[in-house]
Order: sequence, then structure tokens, then C-alpha cells
Amino acid sequence: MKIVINPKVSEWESILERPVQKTKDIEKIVKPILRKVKRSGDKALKKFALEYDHVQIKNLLVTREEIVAAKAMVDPALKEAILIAKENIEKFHAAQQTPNLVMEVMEGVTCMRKSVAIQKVGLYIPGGTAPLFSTVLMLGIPANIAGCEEVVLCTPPNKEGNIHPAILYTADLIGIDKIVKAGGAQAVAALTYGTESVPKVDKIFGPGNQYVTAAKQLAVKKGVAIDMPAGPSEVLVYADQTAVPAFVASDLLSQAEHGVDSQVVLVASSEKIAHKVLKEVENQLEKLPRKDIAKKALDNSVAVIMPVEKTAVELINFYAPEHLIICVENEDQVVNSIVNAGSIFIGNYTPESAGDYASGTNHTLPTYGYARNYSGVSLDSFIKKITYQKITAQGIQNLGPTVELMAANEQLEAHKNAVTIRLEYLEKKKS
Ligand code: HSO
Ligand code: ZN
Repeated sequence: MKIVINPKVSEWESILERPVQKTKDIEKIVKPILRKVKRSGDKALKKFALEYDHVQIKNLLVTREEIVAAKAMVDPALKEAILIAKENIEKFHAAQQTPNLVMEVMEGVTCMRKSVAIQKVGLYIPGGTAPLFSTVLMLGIPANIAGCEEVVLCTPPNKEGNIHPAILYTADLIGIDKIVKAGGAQAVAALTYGTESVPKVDKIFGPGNQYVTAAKQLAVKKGVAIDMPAGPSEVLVYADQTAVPAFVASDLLSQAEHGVDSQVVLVASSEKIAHKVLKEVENQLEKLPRKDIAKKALDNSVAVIMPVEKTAVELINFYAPEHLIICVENEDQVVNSIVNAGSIFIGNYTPESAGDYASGTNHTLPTYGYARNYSGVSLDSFIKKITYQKITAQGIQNLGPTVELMAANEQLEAHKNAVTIRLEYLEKKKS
């Protein structure tokens, strides 16, 4: 991790540069995959499973027997932990429900707004070195609370054609019964176009590698919504003399272990603090099973010394981190000055891991600077809001002249007429 001391604003961009994503090259690989799944459906999914996951799949859909077998394989202590996490995530997401809005804005003119669930959603859960069963909770729970009619989960099988038991246990626990053994861009293609086994969905959620991300972006062009543009995981920790260096180091490493392209940033109020943290990073890194991954991620990472709090906050808002951990004396003031961050963790006893798994907030968050203009996944992500209006005879008489005048001035005569015809009718009725 390199150290930069009090950089000028003009240097921030290059210092905090994120790993580059080569989307053009990836699209070249992903487009034919989408085309083949569109054309050949399940057959293409099986072919890609053989090619990429090295397994011959008989049934793309996970069977009841497989779920029963998986449930028996999950350690009871883990089941208990998943239940606690589920409860917290459910509580926090259920509380995000908002009442429908009904308002008489002027006499006889009533406007309403109602939340309606997105009917069909697809959840992508990556396989690979870390089986992200926590992501099943983060996406499946709000989908259930929203009332989505169909929830389809896609995740790649291992070489034996199986899915990690904890993923199956968690999916079953929250009532997801359509689990598809498909990963990568081909899974996103299946959710986009539909196949014999996989229903076409309205919105696709979930993290994934660059291929999955590219496929999701292409899915948007086919009328499917996605949760957000995704990039590699990142955390920024802002620490002063009140931060515990070993805690800060553990937080930096917890994100660095996600992938070689993860990025971690330390913003420290003094060089002394930064050195203490970096020494701890070195010590803790050696003991990590995923130290090779974390080490590479640390190469993309930086410690910035920012002695002035106001400038430090400006730098954080400039970077717009996915996760922001704030361990400084002037906690409240700093927290309230942050306008660009996916999720904020406050104080020495709030590791990012808590939010990653079990505190209740969602861990699907905007990366790559998208925290400037996107929110993380929440109940809202599974809902659309329909507006309604009902205007009475009195109401159209009250509002009509305003609309007529505006329409006339936009030179849209038919719009004006739609009001005039009603007003004239009411006039005639009176006389
Ligand atoms: N930190 C990840 C989420 C996660 N962590 C899942 C552990 N499991 C999101 O950036
Ligand atoms: Zn994580």
C-alpha cells in the first residue's frame, strides 16, 4: 500500500484511481453467449456448464432431494447464525415499507401513489472461491417483503454439479424454490430471454465477475432492469488517533480478501496513525488463508494522510466509497458531512463485516464511484411506484382552465381539447 501525504485536489483523481475495467473486450465474449442462450435455451446453458464449469448437468433446476441433502450438510451452528442474520435483515427491510399516498391536492383532484412489487426478479449468486450465501439473504429477503411473484436464483454448479449446501439451505429457508444451476453471462442471458427451465425476469440483481457485469449491462438494452452497475468491492476507512490500528487493519483486509481487483483506502489524520495501521496490516495479512488475493488487492490500494478534517471529508466525498468506516473523534460531524457513500460504519466497534452479514443493512452496494448517484439495494429496489389520479366534475372545473392555458401555450391543441370538451359538457348540463 503506498502512502501519499496531503495531496493537492488536482492529484486526487490519479491517487484514487480504481482498477480499470476492460468492458469492450469482455462484451466481445459475452455477446455470443447471450445470442446462443437466446437461440438454444436450456441446451446452451448445459453446453456452457460443460465448457466453463466443467460439469455435465442433467437437471438445470435444483431438485427437492438436493435441497434436503444440502440441509443435512449445513452445520447447526451456521444454521443458527443464518437465522439471526435473517431476522435482522427482515426487520430492517420490513421497516422500509412506506404507506401509500392519497392526497386531495385541490378540491376534486385526488392524487395517489402506491408501491407495487416488480413481478419477476432474478438473483445472481456467484460461485467460485467464496460461496456468498449471505447474498441470498440480502436479495431474497427484500424480494419477499416486496411481494415479488417469482424469484429465480441462478448460481454456478461445482465440478460435481452441486451447489454449495449453505446457498441451498439459505435459499430454501427464505422460500426460493426455483434455483438454477447456471453461472456467468449465460445465467444472465437465461434470466433476460427465458429458457425452457428459466423464466424471463423483469429485473436482475446480484454481484458477479466482469462477465456477469457486462451481461447485466447488455440485458438492460433488452428491457430488463438491473440493480446497479457493479464493480469490484471497496472500503475506505477514515481514522484518527482514536481509532484502534488493529481494528482498522482488519477492516481493510476484510475487503481486500474479496478479490485481486478489490480496492481499500485508508485516510489517516497523521503519518503516525497510517504507519501503525500498515504495520498491523502486514502482521494480520500473513495469517490469512486468502493472503495472496488480499496482497494483490493491497497493491491497488493507498493510504492518504489528510491532517485537516474538512479536506479529508471532501476527499471521501470525491472518492464515493462503497463502504465507509469512520473512526474519528469528531464522529457525528464527519458522518453528517458525508454525501457520497454506499453504506457507513460508525466507530471502533462497527466492522464492515457486520453489515456484510448480519446487522440488517443490505450489502449490495454501489461501487466504482456510483455511490455518487446510486443507492444500495433495499426494499425499494424490488418495488415500482404507480401514481393514480381521480378528478371529479368539480375538480375538472377547478383545474381545467389551468391545463387549457398551458396546453395552448405548448401549442398542443388536442391536449387542450381533452379538457375543453369536458368543461363544455358540464356547462351544457348546468343550463
Ligand atoms: N463486502 C461484500 C459483501 C460480502 N462480504 C458478502 C462477505 N460476504 C460487498 O461488497
Ligand atoms: Zn465483504
